[in-house]
Amino acid sequence: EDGYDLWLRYRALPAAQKTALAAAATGIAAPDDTPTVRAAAAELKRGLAGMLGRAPDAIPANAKVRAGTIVLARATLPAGLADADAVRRDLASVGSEGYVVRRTRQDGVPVTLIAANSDIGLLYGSFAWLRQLQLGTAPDGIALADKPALPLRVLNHWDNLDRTVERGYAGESIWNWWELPNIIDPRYTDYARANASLGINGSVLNNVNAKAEVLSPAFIAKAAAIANVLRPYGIRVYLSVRWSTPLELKETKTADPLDPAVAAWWARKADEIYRTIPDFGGFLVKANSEGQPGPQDYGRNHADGANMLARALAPHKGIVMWRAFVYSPPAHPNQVSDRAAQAYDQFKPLDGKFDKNVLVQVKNGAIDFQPREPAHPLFGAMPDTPLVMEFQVTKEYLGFATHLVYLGSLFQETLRFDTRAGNQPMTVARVLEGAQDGRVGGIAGVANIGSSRNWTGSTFDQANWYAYGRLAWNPDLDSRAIAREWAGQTFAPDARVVDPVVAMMMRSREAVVDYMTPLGLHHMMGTGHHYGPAPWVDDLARADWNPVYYHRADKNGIGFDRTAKGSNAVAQYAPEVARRFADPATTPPEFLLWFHHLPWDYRMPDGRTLWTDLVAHYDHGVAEVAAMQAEWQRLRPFVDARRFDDVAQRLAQQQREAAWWRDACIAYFQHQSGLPLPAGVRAPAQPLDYYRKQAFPFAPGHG
Ligand code: BDP
Repeated sequence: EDGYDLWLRYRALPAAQKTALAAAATGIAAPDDTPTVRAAAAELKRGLAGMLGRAPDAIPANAKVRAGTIVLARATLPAGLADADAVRRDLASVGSEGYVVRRTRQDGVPVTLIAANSDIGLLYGSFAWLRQLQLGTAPDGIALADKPALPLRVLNHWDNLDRTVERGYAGESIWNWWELPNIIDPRYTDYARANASLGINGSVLNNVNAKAEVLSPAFIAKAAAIANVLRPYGIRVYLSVRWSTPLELKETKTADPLDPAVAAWWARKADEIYRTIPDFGGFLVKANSEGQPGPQDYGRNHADGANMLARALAPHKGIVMWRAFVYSPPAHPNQVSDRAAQAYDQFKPLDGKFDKNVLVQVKNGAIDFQPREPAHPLFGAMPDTPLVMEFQVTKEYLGFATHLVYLGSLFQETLRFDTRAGNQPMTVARVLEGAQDGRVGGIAGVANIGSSRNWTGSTFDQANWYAYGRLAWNPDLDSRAIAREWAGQTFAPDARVVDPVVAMMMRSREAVVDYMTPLGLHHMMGTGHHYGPAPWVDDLARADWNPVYYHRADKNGIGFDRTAKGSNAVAQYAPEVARRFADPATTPPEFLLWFHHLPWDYRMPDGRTLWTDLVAHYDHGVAEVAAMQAEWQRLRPFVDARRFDDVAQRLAQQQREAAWWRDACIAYFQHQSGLPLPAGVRAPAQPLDYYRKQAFPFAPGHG
């Protein structure tokens, strides 16, 4: 297998299951012939043909249903349905995108009903039913009623117009801009199917570091061609826009958001886009961030900028997703600044000042997609602004597509983080759902998808796309349960495969934290590429790009002091949360060095010194990768050779690189602390200088 089919493999079922399903899948009765209903019927046919070896027939409208028909019903239920009242009650609770699936009887014969209030609900319900079947559930045992918790569930592609992908590790962009709009790669349809199977309903096609040209008529036409393919699958297209576009295209004299000519330009541009893409979603904006232009260049703030764009889109019901990923160098060289505190400082005062169709998009943590970060304080601080959670599905800081790291655990940890609202618990997930003030936000995942045959560069990175989509649909789902679903569909619904695969996945995130950035350390990755250890780097143009800025290790101690004695970023959390993080004794060990600068002999809860504990974490991370590798070897009899070998090679490389991380970091911190290695600890394989000299502008040559 080459992995192209993702979790939609629809492999033949074992004989006994086949017999039961064959009786429950004799025909498909669909209400009418809209593109979305057609897509649902086509998926059912494809899935059943794969699992049964035979596709069900289409039952013509008005023909009598026969036993085993799959009945798709939108809003109006067919006459003669046995439990129509119960179904109606369920339908009333699943909203415009949800679905109801159940075994029932119509005209006295057993049928499978897939009912929804809209076409897209029928498609989602069809995928949900197929998922259960792939997992080996008997058709009689399937009863579902579900709806998404968030209205906005999008992927952010960091894809450039030249088809390179920023932080992409799975080949070129799937969007073939050169050939669009007249040549349509069938892969776009498969992309839409995979996303619809999870309920993802938006796709931002291009990089947040956007080019002005994406708003040229030629690129709008290309985006429209993609939108035409994605539309039947319920996926709207969005574009990332560059703040200074009208200025750069030489169509205005400034990009000041308060200049009427600028606002008029954007309004005309929005009209032009909507003429070609009537259901266009809106804009994603990275402004005044990492050198991108923005309203602050004209003395205006983020709300001025976002609102101007929002007013251009509002007549068309479009939205603006305005990113809060901002940090600037300190104004004076000796000013103490904390990059982690800056987004809050800039955005908190703007709470309530954004137009209704603006959402502020906040990264999961306050630094930058690290293996572990506490939830961003803005999630607890913007009750009057709808927020979008931004997760990074592509693993920029977690070993690219080489290392096996299941991100379901990371996503879940942030979504369940309790920001507190007054004296009430308030998880990040509830904030996104509008529990505070009814301001409903959304969720965005920086895609890990590319043109590589298996889409994501490695088999296990498909699980991160899958987990992101499932949690976008329902942020309360359990990451282990999601891993089980994924493993059952991706390999086989067989406990001998699923149990060990899930066990590997569930230990993988803690493993990477341990061998890269244990105990709350962060941003120690190599310059630019962010691959491999470089805790020693101290010479970059901006202080807050240097790893030494984040760990501050010297002979006296290690960690970033974010308490009142330091940057006081801790005060950005609600009082109960801030109190817990302000004291090392009540700070969870996994965030210790995120919030505190501590002496090397600080006593950890288990009685060990900080130094001994830190080293133990590095060793544990490496040992965990070894355990994952051993587990995978035992799976050889159950996994096809091609995918097995690929994963095995990646795990072997991860093992080498986990040791590299461990050795380089221990060598460096030992150098900083001047302490001997704890008793019984293996010395790094090479002297510190060896690791410091590993320079790889193009690709690592290590191991
Ligand atoms: C950083 C990436 C950079 C992105 C930036 C962003 O290194 O490539 O442009 O985030 O999110 O993590 O804008």
